[in-house]
Amino acid sequence: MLRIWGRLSSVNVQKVVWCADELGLAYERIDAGGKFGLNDTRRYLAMNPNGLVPVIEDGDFVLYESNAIVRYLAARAAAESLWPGGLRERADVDRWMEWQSTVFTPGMWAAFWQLIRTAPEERDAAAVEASRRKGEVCAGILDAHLATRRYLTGEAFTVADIVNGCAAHRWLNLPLAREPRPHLERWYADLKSRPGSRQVTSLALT
Ligand SMILES: N[C@@H](CCC(=O)N[C@@H](CS)C(=O)NCC(=O)O)C(=O)O
Repeated sequence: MLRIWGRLSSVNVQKVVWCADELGLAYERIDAGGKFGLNDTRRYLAMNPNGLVPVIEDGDFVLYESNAIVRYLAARAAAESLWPGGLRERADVDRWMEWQSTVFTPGMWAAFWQLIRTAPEERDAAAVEASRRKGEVCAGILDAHLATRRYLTGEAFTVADIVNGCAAHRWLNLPLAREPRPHLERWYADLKSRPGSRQVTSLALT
């Protein structure tokens, strides 16, 4: 059976769990990382020398890097709608996945870390504000893009929506002031209504 290593509070683990649930896959998930540890053991480092979650084991095949795992699972299930085969359609999905991992999540990361994982007396208000501004820029980009399409790459839900949906779940639940983003909020509500998203979109931020 497919095995997913990683704690569900990790946004990168969330992507993999959501994708597996969306595909209806049977899997076992093992808590690792953060307070659960395990990711510094010899066995774990042999799977991922970075000591980060998630990692999957699919029989004797081991893979780390969350977005690569999501693409692998969709391709393995031959889920053409989630991970389209057409050159340009696939490039568009890939672009939004890259954007999530290199722009959106890094931009809001400090705000998340300060507001959710740092004791109030140790918080750096300037870091929160700088990160909030970066998050707002990303939210504005998503809002404008989603004004003319149901999902990120058109009318079909894809893995680009899964990985950005995980990031948006964080952004929209951070305890900070946000501009109204009707198209982003409509898209997120749509994602939230999908049974496959439930484990992730019902989670409180921790
Ligand atoms: N680029 C990697 C990043 C993985 C990563 O940074 N994972 C974090 C959690 S989101 C981690 O393992 N942190 C250490 C820990 O949880 O102990 C991916 O997308 O899988």
